[in-house]
Amino acid sequence: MGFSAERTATTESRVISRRQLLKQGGTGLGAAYLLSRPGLAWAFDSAPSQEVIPWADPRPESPMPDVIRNQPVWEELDSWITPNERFFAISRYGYVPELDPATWHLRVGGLVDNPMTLSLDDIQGRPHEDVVFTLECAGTHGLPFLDTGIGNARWGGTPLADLLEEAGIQEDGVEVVFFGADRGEEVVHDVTIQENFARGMSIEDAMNSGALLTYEMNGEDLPARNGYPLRLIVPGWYGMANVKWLERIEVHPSPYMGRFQADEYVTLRSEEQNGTTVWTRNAIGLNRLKSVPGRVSRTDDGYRIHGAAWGAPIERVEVRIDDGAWREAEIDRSNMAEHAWVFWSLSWQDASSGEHRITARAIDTAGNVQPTHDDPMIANKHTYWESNEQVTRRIVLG
Ligand SMILES: Nc1nc2c(c(=O)[nH]1)N[C@H]1C(S)=C(S)[C@@H](COP(=O)(O)O)O[C@H]1N2
Ligand SMILES: [Mo]
Repeated sequence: MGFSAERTATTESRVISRRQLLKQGGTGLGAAYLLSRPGLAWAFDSAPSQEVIPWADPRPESPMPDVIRNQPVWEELDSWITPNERFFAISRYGYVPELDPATWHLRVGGLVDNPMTLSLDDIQGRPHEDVVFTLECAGTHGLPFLDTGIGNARWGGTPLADLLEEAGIQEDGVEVVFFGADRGEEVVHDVTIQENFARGMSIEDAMNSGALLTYEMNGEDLPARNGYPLRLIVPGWYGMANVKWLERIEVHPSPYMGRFQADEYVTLRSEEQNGTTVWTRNAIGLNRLKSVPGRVSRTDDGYRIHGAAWGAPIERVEVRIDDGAWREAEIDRSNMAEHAWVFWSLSWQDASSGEHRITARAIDTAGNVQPTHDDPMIANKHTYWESNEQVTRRIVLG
C-alpha cells in the first residue's frame, strides 16, 4: 500500500504548493536567506547575474501533505548544507509527535545486561560527535510528487555503539530495534494493534555503521518535524533507517517484522530464469549512486547547470543536453564529506532558445555508472523505492 493517501490523517497541511511558491518568486535569496524566518525562505535566487530559470516540468501536487512536509524545489537548493528551514520531512503516520524534553526519556532494554533510562541531559552529557550526511527518502523520484526528498545536514549527537557497549548486549541478541514515538493502528492477520514506527538493525550494523543518536541538526536542536528531541542517524542508509522521535532501543532475539520493516521498505523485482518469472522481495538499506540536475541559471556568457550527486564516492558527473554528447561537469570538491552529496556544475554557452532536456549521470570511483531507465536493476523493479535512475528535466529558454 505504501505511501497511500488513505492512511494519512487530516491535520492542517504545512506544505507550500508550487503555485504559492512561484508567487513569492523574485524576492531574493542569497545572504538574506540566512537571516530569514522559515516562511521567507521560499524564493528563487534572483541576484542579477544568477537568474534561475524554473524547470518546465514542475512536480505534481502531493496527495499526502501530512506525510511529506516542507519539500523545497530543486531551483532553490543552492547551499551544500541544507538549512533546517528547507529540509524535507516525512511522517509516515501523518503527524508530528510533540515531545516534552522535561518528561521524555530514552529507554534501552531487551537482551541487555544493564537496562537504562536516559534523560535528554544524560544523552547530551555523553561524548559528542558530528557527521555530515545527505539523507534521502528511498521514495524520491519513484513517487513523482517526491522529487526533493533529500537534504544534507551536519548531525550532532553521541555514538550508538558506545551506549550499546555500556548496556551490554547479551549473547542471544540478534537485532537492535529502534522505536519512534509516532504510532498508528495496524491490522495484522485479523488482530488490530497499535504499532510505533520502528526499524530493526543487525548488531553488526548497529555497532559498526557509525550510527549516532542525534539531538542537533546544523548546530541547532532538531526541528520537531525532523525528530526532536532525539533521532537515530545511520550515515549512508536511506531515510527510513533514521528513526525519529526515538523513545526505545531494544535488543531482540529475532529479526523485527513491523510494518515499516517487513512490509513497506521492500523492493520487488522480477527476472526471467529459464522461461519462468522469478520474483524477489528485498529489504532496502544503503543509498544508491545518483545525481540530479538541480537548477539552471543565466550567467554573463550563457547558462550554467548546477546539480548534486551522492550515494557512493563520486568520480565524475556527466550531463547530456537533448540527444547530444555527454559533457563532463566540474565537481566542487571544496565541500566534501564521506556520506554527503557533492555539488557539480557545467557551463552551457551554446544554448539555443526553446525547449531542452537535461540529463545527468554520476560515475563512482569503482566505475559504476548511474543506471538508465532501461537498466535491468531499474526495469525489473516493480516498486517505487530505490529509484536511482538518471533524471531528465525539461527547460524552456527565452
Ligand atoms: N519515527 C519515525 N521516524 C522516521 C519516519 C517516520 O515516519 N517516523 N520516517 C522515515 C522516513 S521514510 C524518512 S525518509 C526519514 C526522513 O527524515 P526527515 O523527516 O528528517 O527528512 O525519516 C525516517 N524516520
Ligand atoms: Mo522515506
